[in-house]
This record gives sequence, structure tokens and C-alpha cells, in this order.
Amino acid sequence: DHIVRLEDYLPSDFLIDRVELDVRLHPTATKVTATLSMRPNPAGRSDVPLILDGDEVNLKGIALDERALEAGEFEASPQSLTISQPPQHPFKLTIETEINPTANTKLMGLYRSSGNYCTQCEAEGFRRITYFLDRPDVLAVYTTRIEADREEAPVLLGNGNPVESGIIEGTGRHYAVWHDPFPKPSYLFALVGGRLGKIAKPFTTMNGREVEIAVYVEPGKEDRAGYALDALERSMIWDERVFGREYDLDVFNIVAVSDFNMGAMENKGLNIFNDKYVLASPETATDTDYANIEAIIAHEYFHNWSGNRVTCRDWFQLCLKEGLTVFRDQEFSSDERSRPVHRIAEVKTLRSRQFLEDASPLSHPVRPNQYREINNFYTATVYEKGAEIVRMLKTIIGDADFRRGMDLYYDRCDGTAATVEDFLKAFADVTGLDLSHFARWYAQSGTPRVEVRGHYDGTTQTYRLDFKQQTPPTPGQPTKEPMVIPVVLGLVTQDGQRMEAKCERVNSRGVFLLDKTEDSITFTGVSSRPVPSVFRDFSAPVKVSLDLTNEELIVLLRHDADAFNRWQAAQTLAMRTLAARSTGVPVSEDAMASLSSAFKGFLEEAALRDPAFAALVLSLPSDADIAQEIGQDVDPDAIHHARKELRGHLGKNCFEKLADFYHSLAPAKTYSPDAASAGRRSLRNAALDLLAAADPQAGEKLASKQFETATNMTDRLAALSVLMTIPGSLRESAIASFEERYRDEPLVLDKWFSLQAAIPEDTTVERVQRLMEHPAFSMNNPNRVRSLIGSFAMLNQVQFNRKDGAGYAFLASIVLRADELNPQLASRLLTAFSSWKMMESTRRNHARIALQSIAQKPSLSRDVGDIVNRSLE
Ligand code: B3K
Ligand code: ZN
Repeated sequence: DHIVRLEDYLPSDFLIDRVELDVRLHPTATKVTATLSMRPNPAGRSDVPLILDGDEVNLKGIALDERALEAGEFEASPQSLTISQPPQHPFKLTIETEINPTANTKLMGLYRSSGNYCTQCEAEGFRRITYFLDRPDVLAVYTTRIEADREEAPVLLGNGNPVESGIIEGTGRHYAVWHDPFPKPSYLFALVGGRLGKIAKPFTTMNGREVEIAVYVEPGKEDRAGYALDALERSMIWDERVFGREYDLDVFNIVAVSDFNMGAMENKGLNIFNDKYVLASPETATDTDYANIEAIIAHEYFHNWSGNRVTCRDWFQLCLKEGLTVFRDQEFSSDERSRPVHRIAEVKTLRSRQFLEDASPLSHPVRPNQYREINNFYTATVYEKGAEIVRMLKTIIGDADFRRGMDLYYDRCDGTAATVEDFLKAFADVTGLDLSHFARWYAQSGTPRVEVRGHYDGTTQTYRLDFKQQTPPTPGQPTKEPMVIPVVLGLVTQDGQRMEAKCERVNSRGVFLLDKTEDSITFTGVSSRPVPSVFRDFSAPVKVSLDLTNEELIVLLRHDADAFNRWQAAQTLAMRTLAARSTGVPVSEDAMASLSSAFKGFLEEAALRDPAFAALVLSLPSDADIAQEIGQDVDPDAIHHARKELRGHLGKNCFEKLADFYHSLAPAKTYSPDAASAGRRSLRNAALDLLAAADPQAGEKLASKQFETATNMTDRLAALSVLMTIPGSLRESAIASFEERYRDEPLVLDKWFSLQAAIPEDTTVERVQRLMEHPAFSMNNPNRVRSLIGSFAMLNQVQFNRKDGAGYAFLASIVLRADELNPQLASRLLTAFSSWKMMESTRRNHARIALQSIAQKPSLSRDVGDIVNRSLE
């Protein structure tokens, strides 16, 4: 088993300047002719063989400078093609291969989805189409001719601009030629052939270039593609306005397919999407779906600059495009929606996925230094923590220098395959700062912990904050160095006013840079004991411990100028109670009463000012969040019970106010997916959830009525999810009626699969097994598998972590089945085990046995083998 290491990087010995591809689509025998214009790389080694990558390809013919090679001049296997004595000058290599897209269940390379042909090449899928130097630092200009049956594939799409198309008389076939003038790595190659409906509109760029932007979907679903097209147009305008980035081709096409391993792919000029992130109508998509579509459309579009025009030198630099592009899409969504609400949502995702990963055996740096299987590194750490690093950089240097640094980076690196060092150098050069210590964020794994202690001295009217940082050991990194941590902070008076105090270590933007293991800062002119508000807007991806009293937290919840810290104060208050009750630590009546009066006060004062924010305050930390907070010897049943109890308690104590909201926030006549309308729906549905926790009978009645009369999917699904918490015949009949109503809507049935898989009851494993027999379920479709099996393993803490091990054994058996079809899907499911070491010993033992049962299986994919071995280490 081969380990790839960052320190072993060498430039390619050969370059490919131009690629001419001729692809004759056929369901089981697609013929590909690749003509590669190659030359030795002056920066590479000389007198070495040429070794091209392959994966399950059949070689049909090979010629060098138009002369067919003879046996002995080359060596071919499905995995590689070697020419032992390649020319020392530029040459043309022509390779014919044959591939079977119908048999391609891995969904990498060329495959079929609902009969349509499509490709996925990142990270190493192009080698499943033809032999190639399949690495991101080999950039070539591609011309692609696609030929297909006219009936089977009337639409033929490629990268770049359309050049030519026509009919091949007498054969029933036609062709299209596409040319992409921008040199790109093979992972950005794509083609599509199939029966597709289209919606399109013209777009004029900032410099007056005319572009056609289009979305292709399954015929008949065009009326569900409008939101995606609109989001694309808004993304294009935003990237021009905020980053000065203009689109560069004559067309921009998005194609939705129903079988896809992830969210979407940024292929040059031809983004291919999981249809879940394109199709939306009020009847079939929730507010969350709309927000995700907007974010992912933007993300893939933004890659045109951060990823495509400037790409990665090697896969260790993945965060260079992914972290930066997540940062860009987060900023876009914040501008299009509510910035504080979006920030809270980002942090919730970061904590639930990335902090979890960082506390697990799978912890790795944002820029890993080794991998066995690169597909296992498209992680929350690379994406979400990667985005936080870019955000910290912006916080440290300020908006204007950040923009100047970005411009310099694009200027310098356009058309190249770059590194994290190139990125940081642009910012170091525009600011004159030494960013070498800051760069440690890319190399050191683990979530830093920062302890903050405040000391007030009334006689000198000073307030001192002591900071200590420490990062726990992670796999391969037993000892840690201090990080550069930007702390955005302010002081609040005990009655909630902003305090004007001075501290020379805090800059004009409110930033203090903590870059040592311990440091202290002192504010002067402090006339009374303040409440510190630190890490405002979550200024660094760290775990903070701060010894505030409940009363001080309530001051922050009510008055802090920073919305993030208002929300954080509520979360901390709730988490204290939840963690205590989950571990058998008694919580006094008084503490419970002050908690509910804080929530009640918040609802009375503030909730209707920003309903979306209020809904976030009301949604308590999840079972998984609480488990992470406890960190060891976790008992998921106790956590679930504590959370249920607290929801009931808050629901009872705030019943009237919640019922008030529920009735006054009645749905608007027509559905609009905008953030303000979505916010009102989310507060109303959060109220329903707490009402039902307080009084299941009343809740069941309200939820059933909402379920039946809802005019949009958001409200219908919210009602159904409340019903899921109340066992009984009403629940079962709602499940049946939902199924009946949406039997022809796979994406809607996914929601139905997911809700049932998350029922926290002992019969759920059997229910999930039964649902696997449902006609709408298929082990071949990643959306189906993730909705049913993924939801069970990731969302259902009590049933996945069953004390008898049945949840673990079930997931292990599915992972093994999935691995034979689609290793990437299987290894993703397997990451649900990442919290196993936190469990109490009975569960931990069951989890270890389940993991070992996977590890023992011969012929595991590299994907699953890598995850299972690292999980057990
Ligand atoms: N770049 C792709 C992810 C490819 C994953 C390959 N296993 C989508 C994205 O991040 O935009
Ligand atoms: Zn991306």
C-alpha cells in the first residue's frame, strides 16, 4: 500500500501542452482517442521513462508521432502505460482506449446516470477515461469531439466554448466539438451527453462580454431550475463587485445529474451538480435546500478563479482552492442573507463536523503531509477549517489589505498550479508582515483550547485578561507549538452597555493577537467590573473556556453588541445544564429556573426583531454537540434524555410566548425562499418543536394540522419531524401519507428516509432495514444511501450507538456492501465511527469489534482500508 508524501513532490518529467480527445459514446463500449502533444519538462529529470496513469482502462491502440508502437516499445496494464524510451524532443502520443460507462458504479471517470453520460474527474478520475499524466500540475489546452447516438444523447456538452456540431449522415449519430482555451489540469475535464431540458439567459460581464448562462436538468423539471440559474447570476455579479473577478468563456453550463458522489464539481465552463443542489420548488424543497443550492452554485462558480484559473500544484494543496472557495461562498451567502445568522450557521457546521474530526483518530492538518487515498481528504478540516484560516488572515490584516493580497495572488498565479506558500506570500508582500508563524495553521492539526481569565482591580480601575493556549496531541503530532490566534474582543458593563476602556494591545478593529502560550492584556480606565466578550464573531477556530457566571452570560445574551456572542451565551448556558445532567451532576432548581427565565426574557424582548436569530437561540446543542463537550465515557442515552428533558422544561416555561409566536407567525400566502421569510418559518417551527416537547398531545395536534395544510415543503417537513418524536398511529399515518404523496419524487423521499432513520427508538434499525427494500431505495444511488444509512449513522446518536452494538454492526455490514459498488460512498459512511473512542467502554468495545470486522475483510478498497485503519490506530 503506497503512501504519497508532500516532501517527495517532484515536478512532472513530461508536460502535455495540448489534448485532442475524440469520444464516441456507447453504453458499454465507449471509444476514446486521445492525442497528446507532449514534451520533456525542462524542470524534470531526463532519461527517465514516461509513465502514464490509468485505472480500469483497456488499451486498443498506441502511436508515437503517428507510428504505431510495437510490443516491447511500451508496457500497458489497466493501471498504467509505460514507454521506456520516450523522445527527448516534443512528440505526439496517440492513445486509443475503450471503457464501459454502464458498469462504472464508482461514479468516477465516465459513467451513466439515469441513462445520461457524465464525468467526474477530481481527484483522479481522468485516468479512468484515458491514460494520462493525471496530476494537477500538468496543464493543457483541451479540444474535445463528442459523438453519440442522436436519440440517446441529443445534448452534447464539453469544457470551454462550442466550436462546431453536426450530423453524421446515415448513422443516426451526431457530434459536437468543444474547445477550452484555458490550460487546465485533467481533474477539471468534463463532458455530458444525454436527454436534457435547458433554461438559459444572457449575462453581460463587467467589461461587457456577452455570456450565455444555462442550467440543464431532466426534461420536465425545467420549472425547478430557476432558483439555481438566479443564484448563478447573483454569484457572477457578486464576484465582480467584491473580488473584481470576471467570467472568461462564452458559455457557462450547469448540468444536474441524479447519481453523484458529492455536492457538485467545478469543471471549467461545465459544472456538474448533484440534482439535489439544483432542483427546487416550494412544494419539493425546504428553506435549507434553497440556501444550500445558493451556496453550492456560488461555490462552484467561484472556483472558476479560486481553483481553475489558479489551480493546485499537488493534492496536498487542496485547501488552497477549497478553503478559499468556502470562505468566498460563505461571504456571498452572508451578503445575500443575514451575516450574523449565517456566521452562526457556519460555526455550528464547523463545530459539529470539523471539531469532531479534529478530536477523532482521523484528525489531520488543513494541509496534510501524507495520504494513502486523496479522496479521503475532502474533509471538514480541509474545507471548513481551511476557510477559517482565510477568515483569520482577513481579520488580522483588515479588509483593504486582504483585497490587495487577493488581487496580487491572482495576478501572480493566474494560469499556474500554486501552493499555500504562494498564497501567503501575496499577503506578506502587500502588508510587509511575516506570516511564517501564522502559516502553522496549515501544518498543525487539532483544535487549540484557549483559556481566558479576567481580573478586575477597582483601586487602579484596570481590568486584566489572562490568556493561555494549548493544542492537544493528534495522530502523528504528539507535541504542539503555540498558534497565532486573532481574538476580537470588547468589554460590556454589568448592565449591558458598551464599555470604553483602553488597551494598547488591542488594535482599532478590536483585535488582540495571541501568539504565545500565555499572555495578558490590561485595559485602563475601567470604572466597574466588566463582562468580557471574547472571540466575537468566532474570530478563531478554537475552543474557549471562560469563567463567566450564569448572570454574566445572561448580560451577554441580552446586550452584547456582537450577535454571535449573544447566541454563544445562550448555547453556553444550555450546554452547562445539558452536560451536567448527562453525566449525573445535579443541577439546582435555581439554575434551571434562571435558565428558563433567560430564554423567556429573550423571547419577550428580542425574538421578533430577528426571527432567524431567535430560532438559532432556541435550538439547543444537539446530542452530538453534547457528546463532544463531554468528550469521554459518553452515554448517548443519558444525553438524549437530558436534552429531551431540557426542551420540555423550556417549552413548559415559555409555553404562552411560544404559542403566541406559533399563531402570529402564520405562513404567508405565497412562498418566497428569501432569508427573512425563511427566518419567520424557522422561528415558528422551532416554537412548534418546543411546544411539542412540553406537551406532546397538544404538539401532536398542531403538527398534524400543519402537516396536512402546509403549502410548502419547509412547513410540511418541519411538522413531520415533530411528529417523528411522538410515537403512535398519527405518526405512522403521516409517514404513509407523505410516501403516497411523493412516491414519484426521489429527492423528497430522501427526506422521508432521513427522518425515519433518525427516530431515536429501538425499532429503528429494523425500520431502516425494511426501508432498504423500498422500491425508491437503491444502493447504487449515493443520495438514497446517504439519506437512509448516512442519516441513521450521523444523526441518530442513540440508535447508531446502541449499547448492544446492533447499530455499529449494521453500519459495518452496509459499508462492506457499498464498498463493492462505490468505495468513496462507503468510506464516507464509515467516518460515522469517528466518535467511537469517546464512548463508554461497552459501546467502545462493540465499535472496535465492528471496525475490526471491516478491517479483516480481504480486498477492501483503498478508500475504506485507509479510513478503517486510521480509525483503529
Ligand atoms: N471540487 C469538488 C470536490 C471533488 C471531490 C472529489 N472526491 C467539489 C467542490 O469542492 O467544489
Ligand atoms: Zn470546492
